[in-house]
Amino acid sequence: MSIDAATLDRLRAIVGPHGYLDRPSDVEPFLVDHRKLYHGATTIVLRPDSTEQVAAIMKLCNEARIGVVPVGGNTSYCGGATPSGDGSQIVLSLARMRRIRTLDPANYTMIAEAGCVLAEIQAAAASVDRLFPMSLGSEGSCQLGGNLSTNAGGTAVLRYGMMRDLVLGLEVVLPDGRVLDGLKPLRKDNTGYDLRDLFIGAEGTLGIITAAACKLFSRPAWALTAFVGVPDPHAAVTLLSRLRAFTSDAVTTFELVPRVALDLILQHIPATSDPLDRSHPWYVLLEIGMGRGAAAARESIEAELAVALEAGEITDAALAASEAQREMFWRLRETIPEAQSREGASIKHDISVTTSELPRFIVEGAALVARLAPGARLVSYGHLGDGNLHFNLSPPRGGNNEEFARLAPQVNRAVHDLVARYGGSFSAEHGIGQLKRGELLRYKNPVAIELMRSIKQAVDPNGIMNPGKVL
Ligand code: 2HG
Ligand code: ZN
Repeated sequence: MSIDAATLDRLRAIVGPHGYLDRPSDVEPFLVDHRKLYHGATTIVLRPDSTEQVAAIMKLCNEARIGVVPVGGNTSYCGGATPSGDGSQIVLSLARMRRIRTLDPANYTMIAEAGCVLAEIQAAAASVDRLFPMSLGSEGSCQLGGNLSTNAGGTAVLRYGMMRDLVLGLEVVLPDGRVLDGLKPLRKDNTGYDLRDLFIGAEGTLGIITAAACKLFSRPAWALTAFVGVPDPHAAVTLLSRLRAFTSDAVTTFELVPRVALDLILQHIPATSDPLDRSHPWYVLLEIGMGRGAAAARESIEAELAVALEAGEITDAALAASEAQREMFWRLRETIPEAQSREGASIKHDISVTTSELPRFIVEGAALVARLAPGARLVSYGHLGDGNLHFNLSPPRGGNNEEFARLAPQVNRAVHDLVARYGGSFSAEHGIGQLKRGELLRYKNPVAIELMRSIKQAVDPNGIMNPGKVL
């Protein structure tokens, strides 16, 4: 079911000679997802460079009933940007729409286009002494549009929120080509339904986000970064409350790392070393950022960490004494996915429960997976401050990868059922894509599913927006 030649010519004419890729070798990278779970097909990748071009593409695709798969940096964990295998869909890359349209430090806002790489957005904010706080492992390649469409999380959610919390307005091209211009960088605009929130986290199933008015923050003048040993997740949660209260919520990052993850990093990632003398069962990477006016706070936070040590919440601590050491601590957290993939197959979960229940969940979940996948190594790590863990498994040492990978469906089911009993989420920050559509139907409130279907039908009656994803 490929797209006819005349329609392809019209699409090429809209974007001009530099606006598309159609040689198989150029198209190939768009056909595989980041985790290599899906292989799709398409005849053309369109690369428009303006909202008007996106609008013209959508109008034509809507009339011709052609499915459109928007793609940013192609770092989805759920196959959210991979086309179907039958060649019937086009891929629409936003990569050429990468202008910063306005930067307004006094209003603490920036309007940027969807194809801006996240690191470019961060740098643009820094150029006017402001902070765009979204921070995640793929920030050097993921794009603003993808961050918004998947409502990205990352390692600063604890203090600044998810992507949804970081934008004020959007420009969206609707499936029929109309442009919803909602780019006002206003903090207050109580004028009816919040349409913006419909498109955030919709994974391109309702329209194409082409630009966003982003919130900026003040840059911390200094940060205290520590890699601390903790006896167990319960102690980590107590420590988090202590530090949040002590700093009045200046804790930016609070990431849980089990010893097994550190072992995998030391084994697979070059230029890494254990920051602490002894081995500890669990670690926390924490960062607290403060302003110029709070220069003296550093010493008092260090003293509070000493109190936590005495209270047994911490068993040892290393404080970063230089930028190089800080980067090393971060490396020990950010390379966990890479270290895990070098170790072989992984069975992944991206779950959340309340932070208060997380320690109990870890104990119960660990017992569950030990029964279902004997010998497998539980690498459960991540955003403890958000109640969000990557409750992942690596194969038993020296075990067979394929045999292990075959256990994934039953392990996923059992873990997600357990999460549901905790009132948690089976997809805390990675979205649905094509990977978790079955889970969505199983666990999401049925009334919510009905409403989602009605909205999809109202906004995209011909079903051309990222078909086969989410619903
Ligand atoms: C992280 O927090 C990412 O490092 C990746 O969300 C999680 O690979 C994973 O399972
Ligand atoms: Zn994560």
